[in-house]
Order: sequence, then structure tokens, then C-alpha cells
Amino acid sequence: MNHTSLLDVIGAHSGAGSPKEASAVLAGLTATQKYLPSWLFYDAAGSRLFEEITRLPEYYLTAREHSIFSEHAAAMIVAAAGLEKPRLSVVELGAGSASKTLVLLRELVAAQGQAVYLPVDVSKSALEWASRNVQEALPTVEVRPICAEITQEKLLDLPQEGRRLALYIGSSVGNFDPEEAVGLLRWLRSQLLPGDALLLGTDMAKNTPPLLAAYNDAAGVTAQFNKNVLVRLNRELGANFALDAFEHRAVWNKTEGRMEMHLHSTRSQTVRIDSLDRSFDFKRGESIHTENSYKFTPEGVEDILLRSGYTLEQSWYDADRWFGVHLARVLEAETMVEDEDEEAAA
Ligand code: AVI
Repeated sequence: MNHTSLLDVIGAHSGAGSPKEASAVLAGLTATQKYLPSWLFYDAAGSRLFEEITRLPEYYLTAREHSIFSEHAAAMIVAAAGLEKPRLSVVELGAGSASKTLVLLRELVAAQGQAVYLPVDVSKSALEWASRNVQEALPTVEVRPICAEITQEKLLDLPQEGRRLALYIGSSVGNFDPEEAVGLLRWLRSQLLPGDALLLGTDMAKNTPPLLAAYNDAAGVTAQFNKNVLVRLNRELGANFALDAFEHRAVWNKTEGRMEMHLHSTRSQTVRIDSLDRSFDFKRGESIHTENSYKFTPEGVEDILLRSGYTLEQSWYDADRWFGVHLARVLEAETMVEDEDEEAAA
């Protein structure tokens, strides 16, 4: 089951009621295991709810990653620059609130005085917010926002001088299936040069109670975030989902090593979606799978990086090893490890 293809998530024209949104919903709700791609979460309300999630006591991911950056940012900059100490420019996939990035940029400014920061995001408002935050806190950082719907063909116009440090943090990589994650990291690698660095943030595999709590918080914000996708479909596609007839569930899928979010139908019902001119039947207890959130082992991180054309140099963790930030180096093209199936096809 392929819930979120790379192009679903980072492809073009995913705005309100777009053909892309309609076809993704049609594909998902006609599949045997119904699903909705997780990029549908992030309309304005969903993005606000996600920000709220990052401040919840149960959602340890953001706080742990922040503490790793606070403790190790200086070491990360030294390690990313390497022995020759070239000037670093920072390119970040997803602008976010830039609060963790600020910690890193502060160290970078301390080390080299000035820096160029290139946040890349599809959302103009997210970019404006991140840019303003950085500009106000660090006036010597030159912010060059890149408003891009990142596709595998899209070329980022990155500074050629010095060395580039790419950031892909927040465990966003965990929302992709492993193959899709490799596709995304390979695309990023194609925008960088050998010797450039990547800081990758990943939520680590752990015992299940904190995971279940993180994705099913007591205040019900994650439940609201999950159900917001139905609110969006009601508004943008003329659907008539009854919100009280679906229940938020978060489960640990041990075989796949991932948290899953579902919306369970609490009764047998039919939902109409006007803009698709179709109705969809739900059995009582039937679920719509709305998100995967993969959790990583250190070996899994190393493997995904190697398959994407990077070598893992160093990892930093919080005291419990719940979250990891990994420094990887872009390999020369000829040293890249090819996948077995690609080798067989060659
Ligand atoms: C954005 N992403 C890394 C979050 C995660 O943990 O997978 C999205 C999220 N889903 C539920 N809570 C937060």
C-alpha cells in the first residue's frame, strides 16, 4: 500500500480543491485499505495544529531535537565544515518555525561572521515567517527564501562558493516510506556537491508507551489534527464527513517499524463527495489510514543514507536516545552504492 508517493507530497498543484487533491482522495478512498495522503493535513488549520502538537508534553520529538541542537550545534558546525573550514551556507527543506535552525545559525555566525540561509518551502507564508524570525534574530544572516514545489526535476539555485550544509530535520523523513525517503534524499544529493553535508533528524525506535502517547495526546490535539483532513475535504471537495462518526486511533506497526494514524468509522455509513460525484461506503470499524511515521534504528539511518549517496559521519542523541541528529557527507557519484535491483537492471 503506497500511501504517500514522493510526488504526492512534494509535487505540484496540491492546493484547495485542485485536480491533484481530488485524484489523490479518489485513489485513497477506493483502495481496499482506505487511505488519505498525509500532505492533506497541512492546510492553514492543520499547520497551526501541528505547531500546537510540537509544544505538547507528550510530543517529545521537537523538544528532544531542540535540546540536541542546543547542546551540540557548535560541534555540528565544526564537523560539517571539516578540516578545510570552508564557508558554509545552510539550505533547509521545509521552513518550519526555524527555532531549531536558529540555534545552528547562531553558532554559524559565531564561527564565520556571516552566512547565507536558504529555506525551501511550498508555503509562502511559512517562508515569510521563517525568514522574518531569522532576519530579526540574526541580522548578519542573508536569507534567500526559495518558494518551490520541490520536484525531482526542480533545480535549487544554491550558492556555489564554500560548502553547503543541508538540513532535513523534525523527523519529516519518517513520513515517507523507505523507498520514497531514498528518492527524496537522492534528489537533494543531486542539488549538492561532493563534500557537502546533510543534517538529518530522525525519531528513533523505542518502547511503545511514549510513542502511543506522542500520537494520542491527552488534550486531543493530535485527534483534531487527524480529523482536520475530513474538515478539509468537506470544505474543499464538498464532502459530508460527519466528524463525530470517525475516531482518531494511533497504533504501533511493529513489522514496519512505524506509528500509524487512522480514522475509524464508528458506524456503518455512506459519505458523499460532491466534487468527485461519488459516494463511499464505510463499514463500522473500517479505517482510513492517514499517516505513517517511521522510527529508525542507527543501522536504518546508515542504510538509507548510503542508498541515497551519503556516508554517515556522526550522530548526536538525547540522553535516552529517543531522537537523533545525523551528519552525513555527500559522496562522489562514482562511490555511490547502487540498489541491487538497479544493478540487476544495468
Ligand atoms: C511532521 N511529522 C514529522 C509529524 C510526525 O511525527 O510524523 C507529524 C505528526 N503526526 C502526528 N503528530 C505529528
